[in-house]
Amino acid sequence: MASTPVLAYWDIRGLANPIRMLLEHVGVKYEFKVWDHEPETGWFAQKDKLDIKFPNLPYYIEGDKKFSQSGAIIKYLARKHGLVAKNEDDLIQQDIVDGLLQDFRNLWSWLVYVSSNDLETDKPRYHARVDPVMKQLDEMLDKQKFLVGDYLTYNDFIFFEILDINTKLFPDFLQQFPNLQKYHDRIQHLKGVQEYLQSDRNPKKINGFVAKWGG
Ligand SMILES: N[C@@H](CCC(=O)N[C@@H](CS)C(=O)NCC(=O)O)C(=O)O
Repeated sequence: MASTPVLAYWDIRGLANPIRMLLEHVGVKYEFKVWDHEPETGWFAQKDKLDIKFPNLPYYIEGDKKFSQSGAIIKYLARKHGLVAKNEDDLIQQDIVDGLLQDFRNLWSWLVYVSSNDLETDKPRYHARVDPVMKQLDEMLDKQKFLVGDYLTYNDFIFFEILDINTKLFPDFLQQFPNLQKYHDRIQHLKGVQEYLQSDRNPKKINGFVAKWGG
């Protein structure tokens, strides 16, 4: 009998939540293995003993596959479960959106991990970069239900997570983007996703413990 797949990460939402939402949506049973910082048994003491190429968190194990990199994991699962673009034009759109979402994630990391010690000072700089692109996506989603046309792809889970964590830090975030608000609601209500988000399996913390906010 095939063993249960394992997704390993810290006990935070971070880079793992989009992968978890995808797994929950397609109904794959998986073990979520939580690593900690214990000096002998924790991640940094053990990471080089796990026989994972480029060991990092998250990593994923399924049968003889054992690999890291959140993008590689979610794209592998998306291909396996038919949640990828279906033709060349859609593949281009998928890759454009992929890049935009990486930009958003980098800006989020800058704000909560890297910028100055005063989050309030840095918020306007963050919004100046994020909001114009959000506005364009809001306009795009007036005409289509998902990021790639009319069908769900893995990027929708990544974008949902980005929108959702922004609403935690900026409660009014979606008010200026009515189509993103509807989109957020649409993804949130997908089969398996709402149950997961409302469960105690969805970690309380968004970021790592060194973050200025949400850790
Ligand atoms: N590009 C990697 C980044 C992974 C990463 O930075 N992981 C952080 C948590 S979000 C970590 O603590 N990694 C453990 C390590 O560096 O050993 C990915 O997308 O998976």
